[in-house]
Amino acid sequence: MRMKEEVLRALGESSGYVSGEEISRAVGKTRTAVWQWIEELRADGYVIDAATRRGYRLVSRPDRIYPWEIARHLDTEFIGKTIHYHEYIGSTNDEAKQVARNGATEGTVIVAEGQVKGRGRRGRSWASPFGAGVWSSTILRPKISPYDAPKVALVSALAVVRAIREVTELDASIKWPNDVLVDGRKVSGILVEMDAELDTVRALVLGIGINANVPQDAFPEDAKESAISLSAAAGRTLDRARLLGRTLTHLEAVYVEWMEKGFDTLLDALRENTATLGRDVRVIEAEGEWGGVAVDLAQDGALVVVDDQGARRTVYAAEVTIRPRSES
Ligand code: BT5
Repeated sequence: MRMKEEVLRALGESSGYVSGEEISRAVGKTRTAVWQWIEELRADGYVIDAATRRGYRLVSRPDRIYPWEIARHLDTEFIGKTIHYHEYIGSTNDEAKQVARNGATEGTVIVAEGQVKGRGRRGRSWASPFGAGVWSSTILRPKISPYDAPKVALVSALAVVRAIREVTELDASIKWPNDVLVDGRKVSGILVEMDAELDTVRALVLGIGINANVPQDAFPEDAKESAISLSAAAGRTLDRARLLGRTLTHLEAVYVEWMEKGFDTLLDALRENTATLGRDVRVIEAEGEWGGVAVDLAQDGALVVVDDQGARRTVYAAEVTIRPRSES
């Protein structure tokens, strides 16, 4: 992997031809070895032109979220330093849980081009067509109590919002507690799962799905109206490796801020970026359904809703749908 990365770097730094000699000097391997790595890269989908006496030229990169492609857009200390890549997988969250149990370090990321058993919350499924989205799971080992684990969904949603804004200039916002919306439709969903004892979190698995280039007809029937892709909203195909690299970079920044300075320091940014606030909502809980206006985020990230009877209620875990604004 490292060798591929280095050969690619040597190739990619020039827009013209690079001689086999130069590449072999840059990576410290023989020209025969370089030629073998070029063949490997071609098998990965890189188009590399070779011309006698001039050398090699990188013509195009494949639309793949290879770890070394993500790494080009990463600016982190620990998140994404190890990335496990899969073409197809059941669910990156399931794989991450397994890898975490086997002792993976904090910041290890699992990515897949496609998931055949992508999961949402409460047993729902998540459409994850091949090569069209960013389906990833990050292993975190925060020193927090299990009670605080839900905060990680909100913090991650903020990172996704920031990455989308950076990469697309679209106006993304958080739908409390685990979605990211563009134009009022879901572009990203977050699924946090935890391996914990009574008072300590052993590992958190943070699953982030982002609809980068998912065609509208690939969404399931029940999500056709509510889901959208960044590509549809932005009117162009997105570089998924860049989107993921920037998401992980923002994720590390907000996570470190939370761990070092406390959750309070993120509250204002969360409030500013939460589309749910100020809106009429329906809250669907195990005990029943009710309506109200979402007015604030509490200190711990819970949603504060003034219900239709005027009572202030704090919502910790529920389905919250935003009621459409009335026409008047
Ligand atoms: C979520 O669940 O929004 C969390 C989704 C997390 C997906 C990531 S991908 C990487 C990692 N590995 C996994 O297996 N999962 C995570 P929830 O709030 O329950 O939303 C699920 C509902 O959204 C479904 O019932 C559909 O109605 C709708 N839906 C399904 N696929 C969608 C998609 N690609 N985009 C938007 N909406 C979708």
